[in-house]
Amino acid sequence: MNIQSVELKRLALPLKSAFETSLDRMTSKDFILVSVYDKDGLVGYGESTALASPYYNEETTDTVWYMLEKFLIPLLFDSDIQHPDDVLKRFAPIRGNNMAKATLEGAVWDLYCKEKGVSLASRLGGQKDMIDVGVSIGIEPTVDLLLGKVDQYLNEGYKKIKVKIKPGFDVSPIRAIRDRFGSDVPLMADANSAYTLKKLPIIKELDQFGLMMIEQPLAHDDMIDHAKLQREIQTPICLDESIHSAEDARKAIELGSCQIINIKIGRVGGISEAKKIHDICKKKNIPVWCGGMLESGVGRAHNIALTTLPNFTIPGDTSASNRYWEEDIVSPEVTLWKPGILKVPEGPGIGYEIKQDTVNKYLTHKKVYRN
Ligand code: OSB
Ligand code: MG
Repeated sequence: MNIQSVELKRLALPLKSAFETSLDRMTSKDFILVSVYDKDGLVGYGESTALASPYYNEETTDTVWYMLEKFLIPLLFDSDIQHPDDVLKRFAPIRGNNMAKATLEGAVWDLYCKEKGVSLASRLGGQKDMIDVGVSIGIEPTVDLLLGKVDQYLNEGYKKIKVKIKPGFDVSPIRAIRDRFGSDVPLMADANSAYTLKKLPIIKELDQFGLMMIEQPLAHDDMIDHAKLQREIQTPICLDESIHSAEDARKAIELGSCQIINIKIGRVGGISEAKKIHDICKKKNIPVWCGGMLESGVGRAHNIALTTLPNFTIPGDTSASNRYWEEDIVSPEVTLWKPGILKVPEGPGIGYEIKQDTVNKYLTHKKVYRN
C-alpha cells in the first residue's frame, strides 16, 4: 500500500450532556484521530475508542498514543502492507492494547478501500444499505430525567433503548420505563460489571421486565459466573467487556456465558477481528450488535460499515451525531435517515469527509511520523 506517513491528532470534543455509567462520568471525549497517507496523497482515517481513564478497560488515550508512537507505527512502517488483515497479524506479538491496535488498523482499512475506490461496508462483505440503530442512555440524576430522555429518543425513532444501571439504580428505573412506555419498548440494561452473583435476587427482579438482554452484569474478566447466571434467568446475557477476541467469543459461547455479543471494534483490536467474531457467532446462531464508545463521526463511520454484515441483527449503539455533539468532525454529520435508521454511505472508504476546521478547533496535540 506504500504508506508514507501517519499523523496523530488529539482532540477533546465536548459532549452535549454528561454520560455516566457504573464506572465513570464523562463530559467530553478525549481521543486520537489518526490519518494514514499513501504515496499518492490518499488518506485513511481511524479513531481511538479508549476513554481518558482506565475504568472501562485498562487502556487510556495516553496509553494509546504511547503504544502508537513507540511500537505500532514503527511496526506498520517495517515493511509494506498488502491487505488490512496484515496489520493485526503484524501487531500480534504485542499483548493487549487492542484499542491502540484498532486505531491504526481502522485507518488502514479506510485507506485501502479508498485506493480501491470501494466503500468499507461493501469491501467487508456488507449487504445492507441502511441499518437499524438504538441509543445508550447514561445513569441520570433522577428517574424522571431518565424518563424524559427515553421519551425524546423514542420520539426520534431509536429502535433499542439501552439504559445504564448500577446497584441502587436498577429495578426502579426499569420499572418506571415499563410503567410509562409499556412492555413493547425494545429495552435493555447495561451494568458495566457492577454486580456479582451475591446480587442474584436483584438480577432476578430485573428478569421480570422482558428485557431484550442484560449487558455485562458481572465482572469484566469473567465467563464462568456469567454462565451460572444465564442458567438462572430467562433474559439473554450479552457480553461486552469480557470479549476481546474471536477466541473469547468461542469460549463464551461454548460455556453458555451469553446468548448475544456486543462487538466493539476497539475492544477486540480491529475490524479484522470484529469480522471473525461476527462469523463465529453467525455459525453458532448467536446474534450480535455493534457497541460504541462515544466515538466521533470517524469511529461511528467504521461502526456503520461493520454493522452491514448479516449477523448484526440487533440494533446497535451507533446513534446520530446530534445525540453526542453540538458539532461533529465529519461531513455530512451522521443523521437519522428515517426514524431509527441510518443510511450506509456509498462513497469510498468510510464515506465521510473530515471537517478540518472543526478538528483544529478541538485539537490539543499533534505529531507526524514519516516512513
Ligand atoms: O458499556 O457500552 C458500554 C460508552 C462508554 C463506555 C462503555 C459503554 C458506552 C456506551 C455508549 O454504552 C455507546 C455509544 O453511544 O457510543
Ligand atoms: Mg457495555
